[in-house]
Amino acid sequence: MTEKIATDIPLSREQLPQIIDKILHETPITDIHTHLFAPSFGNLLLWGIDELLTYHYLVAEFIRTTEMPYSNFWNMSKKEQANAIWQALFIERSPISEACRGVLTVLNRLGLDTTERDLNAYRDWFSQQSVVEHVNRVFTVANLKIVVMTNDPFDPQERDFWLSPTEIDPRFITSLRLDTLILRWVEVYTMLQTWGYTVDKDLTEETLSEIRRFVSDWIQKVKPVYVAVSLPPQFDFPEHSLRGIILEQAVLPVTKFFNIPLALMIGVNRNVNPELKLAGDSVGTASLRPIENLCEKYPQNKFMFTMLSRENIHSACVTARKFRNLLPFGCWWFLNNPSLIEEITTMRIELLGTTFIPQHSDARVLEQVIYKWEHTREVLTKVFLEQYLKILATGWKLTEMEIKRDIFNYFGGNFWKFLESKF
Ligand code: FIX
Ligand code: ZN
Repeated sequence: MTEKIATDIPLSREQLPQIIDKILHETPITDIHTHLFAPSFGNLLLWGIDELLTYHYLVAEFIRTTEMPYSNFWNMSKKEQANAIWQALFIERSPISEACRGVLTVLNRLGLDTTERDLNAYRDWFSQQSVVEHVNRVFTVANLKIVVMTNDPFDPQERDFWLSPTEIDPRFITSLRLDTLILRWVEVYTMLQTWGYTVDKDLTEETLSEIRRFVSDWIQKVKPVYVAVSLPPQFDFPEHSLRGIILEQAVLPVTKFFNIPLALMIGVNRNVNPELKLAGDSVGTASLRPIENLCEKYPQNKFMFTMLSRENIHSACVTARKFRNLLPFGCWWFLNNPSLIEEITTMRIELLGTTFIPQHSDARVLEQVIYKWEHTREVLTKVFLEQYLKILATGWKLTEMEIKRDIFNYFGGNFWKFLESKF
């Protein structure tokens, strides 16, 4: 008989907290949804203290503290906006919101002194970093292996990149975002015409075939790991609407052909306050029935999904139990707060075991991956400990290897396996 190695020996209750924390910190992460870009995309990659402070989460929080006309804020330079946000949210008030604490976690983990409260000193530090080395450092501090970008073929700057691409750092992989195609057809069909697709405003057979050609061309150009769309709470399926027809007849056949998932991000009410620009989107509770209909009607298509409203999380877990071609992911945007991550992850474990993706960062500014993942790990340590202790109480034994396996699956394994699967 072979001798047992340390990681095969059953763990005691007392060992669990430290072992879970260690594994959570040692397991490299695949961050399956971000808005980050590889350095070769130039200034599409946002980083540094002024970008961190002008993150749209903080813009919304800042505006609540002022009476200034919105236009005054938008007319300021980025540096002036960052100064105003720093003054209002970090100096005149305590920075205890999740988004504010995030900035402090980033500064702290990068070795900057938060007791100084010296914005210009932070600026100096960031200005001395070279992008490539800084990316390496951030990946190391956050313990990231891979990040998935959000690649939009309708964004002019991105389009330029893809038309004459340069080498992409292999840690940044792609997803193809089709909100514009699916939700704004009437506004954008003429763009497809100028790009050489024979389309019409009406979704004729020829137009649908040309949209399929457009989606296929971009899949082959960008090589995305999934195609994605965000949808309002009113989204329905089947639905006799432009978006319903494009989704069903022009997107699903192509994602099935390439065997890549369609990621549905449901529950966003865009632009409820247009004055806030990117910070002006809100949330609404949706029905899970459309997703069930999609998964039932298209069992050979793969779907990933995340919901924006807390009220949807329980039914989303139940829906996921019904379909193996459906993979839930992340605590999206307004749900990415420690109290909600705890609630959501506990519920998901109770209903889905280890068959989901607990988190994505949604980072828009490079260094945000540090705080988004650090704050998630803090919560997961507690949640996993509670769940593992419950099974130890039955006499079940757990080894370090087994916990490593589970956390490896949560932090990337489930995603990669789903990408490979074919139903
Ligand atoms: O639609 C999305 O992918 C959203 O995550 C973003 O558009 C949103 O603005 C965001 O940054 C949320 O974290
Ligand atoms: Zn996003």
